[in-house]
Amino acid sequence: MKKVFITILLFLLVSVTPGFGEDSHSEEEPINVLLTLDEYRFLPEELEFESGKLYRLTIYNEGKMTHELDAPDLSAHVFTKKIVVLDDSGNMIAEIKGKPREVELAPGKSLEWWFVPFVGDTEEGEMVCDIPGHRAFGMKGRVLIKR
Ligand SMILES: [Cu+2]
Repeated sequence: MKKVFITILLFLLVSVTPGFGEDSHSEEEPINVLLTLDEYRFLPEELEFESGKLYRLTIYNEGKMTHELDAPDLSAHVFTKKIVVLDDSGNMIAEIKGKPREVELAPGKSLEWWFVPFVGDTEEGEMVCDIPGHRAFGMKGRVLIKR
């Protein structure tokens, strides 16, 4: 009986203590950023993030073709909490954990990339769509991560 009580008490402690457990970040409200992909551009053309904050970057392909977000400096300088693939109503289809290198999205589709940037110093890099021809048509932009 005493063991059960202690177990329950420990469980309660862990579940109410911030910073405990894997999902501790989920209570934190993310900063929402929308990136739209289209023929042949990123909107906005520049993304800016701040180290240590939780972001929900929604990537939406508004175009009629498949597009990519290839932003190696962003991938390298964030801790990815999860990637949520959404259906047309905004419901979750899949949740992916781990580091993405590039994201390719079918027309009309969207996903959420949840991450926390971490940089020692301000980092600046580019984002491009690596589908042949798209970058040359102007599908590129900048990513800035501030300390
Ligand atoms: Cu493209």
